[in-house]
Amino acid sequence: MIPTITAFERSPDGGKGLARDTRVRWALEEVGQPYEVRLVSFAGMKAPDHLAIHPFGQIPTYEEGSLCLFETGSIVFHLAEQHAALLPGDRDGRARAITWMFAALNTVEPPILELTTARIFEADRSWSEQRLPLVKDRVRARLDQLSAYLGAAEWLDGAFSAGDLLMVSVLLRLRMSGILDEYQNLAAYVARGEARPAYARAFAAQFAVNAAS
Ligand code: GTB
Repeated sequence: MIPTITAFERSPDGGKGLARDTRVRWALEEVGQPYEVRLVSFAGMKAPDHLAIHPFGQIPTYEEGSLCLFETGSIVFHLAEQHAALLPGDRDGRARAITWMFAALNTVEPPILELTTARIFEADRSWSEQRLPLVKDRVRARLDQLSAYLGAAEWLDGAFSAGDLLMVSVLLRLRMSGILDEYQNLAAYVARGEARPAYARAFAAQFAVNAAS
């Protein structure tokens, strides 16, 4: 059965790959699963038929027969469970890769999202200039730790896994801020992720939607 995902009809980033459907597309490409895409507008996301599959009125979603999923972590995990490419076969390696999925979404992504909010939505506030350095330092605190852990390794725990897919996706959002380039090994890690053919296909697919709109 060919699954269907949802994505922005017109992404606010104009196709730079920052909207979260890109990570789902990437996972689908890594496991070699063809998929279809239903594009939704901002108004459409809040309409009852979309809320029935995503209670928070967001993208992406994933539908496969009677199964409807939301939350990119859950969708990537579901794909990783169904196919061999994204999780190691051994019990301990698999548990560690899943730990990195959670670390990407629960520990690294929150301060990065906070930075996006501060830069985009709070820029016109009188206190923005004072707050921004604090928010950036919270991002740096996490990246200091991640960078020290990764060291010269290619991926977080042996072979590329769903943990790397989510971590790279999360870190990509930092590029515009310049902070990623302060960490040579993390910048190289993200570049390795982007160099994967599956990522390139996912990026091209989301870009094509936005180039056409
Ligand atoms: N935790 C959820 C998940 O991982 O699936 C978060 C999903 C989410 O935030 N979806 C966003 C959305 O639907 C799109 S990705 N927002 C619409 C809404 O909430 O009404 C967030 C996003 C939006 C725009 C850019 N951009 O332009 O750079 C990047 C990321």
